[in-house]
Amino acid sequence: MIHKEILKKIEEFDTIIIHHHVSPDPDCIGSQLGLKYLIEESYPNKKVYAVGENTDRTMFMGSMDVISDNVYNDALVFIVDVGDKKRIDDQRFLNGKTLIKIDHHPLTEEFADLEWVDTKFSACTEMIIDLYIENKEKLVMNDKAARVLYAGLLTDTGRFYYNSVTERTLRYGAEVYKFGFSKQDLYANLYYKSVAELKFTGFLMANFKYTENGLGYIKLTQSILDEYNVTAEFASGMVNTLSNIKEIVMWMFFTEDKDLGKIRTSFRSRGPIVNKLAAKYGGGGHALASGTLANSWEFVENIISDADILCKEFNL
Ligand SMILES: [Mn+2]
Repeated sequence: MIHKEILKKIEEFDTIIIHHHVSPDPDCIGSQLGLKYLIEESYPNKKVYAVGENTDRTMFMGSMDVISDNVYNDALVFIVDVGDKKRIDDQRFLNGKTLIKIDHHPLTEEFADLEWVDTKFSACTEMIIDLYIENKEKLVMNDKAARVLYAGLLTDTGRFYYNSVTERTLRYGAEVYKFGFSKQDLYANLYYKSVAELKFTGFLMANFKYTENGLGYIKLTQSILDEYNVTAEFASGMVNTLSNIKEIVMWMFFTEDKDLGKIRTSFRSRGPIVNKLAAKYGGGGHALASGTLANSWEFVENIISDADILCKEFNL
C-alpha cells in the first residue's frame, strides 16, 4: 500500500524537503507544513524543510525555510497539492534522491518516483491526514500539525460544503479538530475581510454580467484593479463572489495580470464540467473549478461563447 511505501521512505531519509505549488493556497501550505510538523513530531532527529515563497494569505500558518542547494544531495523530496512540473515552486525539487508526489488534482503527467494521486480526496490535507491515519503506529499528530491541516480542509472544501466532501472528509476533520488549537483564531485568520476587500466585493456584485443560459462573468481590467487597489491574484481569488446565485450555473473571472502579461481566467461551476474547457484553452484543474491564462481580451470572448454553449447544453 502506498501509505506504507511513503512511510518507508520517510524512515529511510534523514533530510526531507517539501515543496508547494506557485501561488500556494491554504490547502497547499497546510499539506506542506502539516506533513513537516507530523514528521518532526514523529522523528525528532530528522531535518525537515518546507520551501517556496511565503504569501500574505498563508503567513499565519507558518513560514518557509530557506535552504542551500547542497541540502538536496541526500534528500527525500515531496511535492504536495500539485501535479505539473511547471507549477512547482522552486525547481530544485528535481535535485533530491527520491521524489514523492501527493496530489488530489487529475493526473496530467507522471515523473515522481512515487506518485500518490487520488481525486477522491476533497483536499490534499485530507490525504496527509489519511497518511497519518494509516500509519498511526508510527506517525504522531500534534497541535501545530492539526491546526494547519484543518485550515487546508476548511478552505478546499468551502467549510465542508462542496460536493467533493465525503463522510471520510468529515471524520478526518474531526480527527484534527479534536486538538486544542484555537478555532476562533484560525477562522479570524482565514476569513477576516478588509474594508478594501468589502468595497471591491461591492463593485463585483454591482457589475458582473450574466447570460440567459446561466453563465456569470466579470472582466477586471488593470484600471479597475488600480482603482480598488487590489492585486490580480487577490481579485481572481474572489471568483466565488458569483457562487450561490439562482440564475447562474457557471461563473468566471477574467483578471488582467500585468506581471504575467496575461489574463487570469477562473472557471467555477455547480453543474457543467469546466476542466475540459480550461484544457481547450491551455489550462486545467478540477471538474467544477479550473482555470487558465488568456493572452488577450479577444481570446476571452471565445472562452465566454464556448462557456455559454456549455451552460445552454447543461440546461437542456
Ligand atoms: Mn488542494
